[in-house]
Amino acid sequence: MRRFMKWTLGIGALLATVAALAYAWFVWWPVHTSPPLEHVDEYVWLDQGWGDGQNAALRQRYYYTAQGTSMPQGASDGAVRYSWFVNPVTVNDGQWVELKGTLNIPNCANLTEFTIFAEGPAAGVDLYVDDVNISIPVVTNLLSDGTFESAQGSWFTWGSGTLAVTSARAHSGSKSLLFSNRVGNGPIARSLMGIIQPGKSYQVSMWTSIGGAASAQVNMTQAIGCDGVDSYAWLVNPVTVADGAWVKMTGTLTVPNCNLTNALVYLEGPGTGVDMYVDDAVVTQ
Ligand SMILES: [Ca+2]
Repeated sequence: MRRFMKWTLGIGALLATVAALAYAWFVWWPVHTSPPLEHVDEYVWLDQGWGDGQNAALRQRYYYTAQGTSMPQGASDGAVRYSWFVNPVTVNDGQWVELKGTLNIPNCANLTEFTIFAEGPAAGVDLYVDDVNISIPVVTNLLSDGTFESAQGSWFTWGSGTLAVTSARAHSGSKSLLFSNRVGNGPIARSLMGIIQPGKSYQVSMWTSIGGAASAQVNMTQAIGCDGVDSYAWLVNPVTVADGAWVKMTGTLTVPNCNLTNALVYLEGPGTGVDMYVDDAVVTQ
């Protein structure tokens, strides 16, 4: 009996020691040797006013930086990114084929490399290039009143509030257009009648900001009238704009080939009491 008790106590002590060692090894040690969690400076949510293009500055900084890594993937000046600007085409022996594309140069502080190359054929296949030509397209802003540096121009609202040029904020220059004292959800609008033509497409962009709230949703809308019948569509879906931030709204306005009787673009979304700003509006074909 004593012998049995001794064995039982012995095995119990052994199990307790093993359990204590296991706890120390699997729980206590990892917890006490893990580095503290890194301080989070800023939370950035997906697609909150990043801009549409893959070269939008905020999209480059956040989207191309994989979470949990410190590898520069477009976020730093040193990262190199590759993209096809002409997809593969079949070229027959003896034939010359024109490869033509648009180069978008990223808006980075320190451009360290920009190389174009023709590639594709495997080993043993000869590759010729000739007549390489690079030109800078002339882009004409069809709006003459998009900067608000001198006047409000033809911008208007049908909402209730005060629409006026302000020096309080500017995306570029020193002034922008401010819609303040807003009651209801009135927009900041511009008619494009006499500027755009039926059957053609245009790029419309403008920068917006809000005030009087931590953030607000803003969208860009088109109103197109054919034979007196207006139809409405969002050129840019609602995006969250934080107080003080400037967000670029860019959309393609496709004008139907009709008897055009109305052509409006406008920013809207924020409710009563929220200030809306617009600056640097550009319409190009
Ligand atoms: Ca301005």
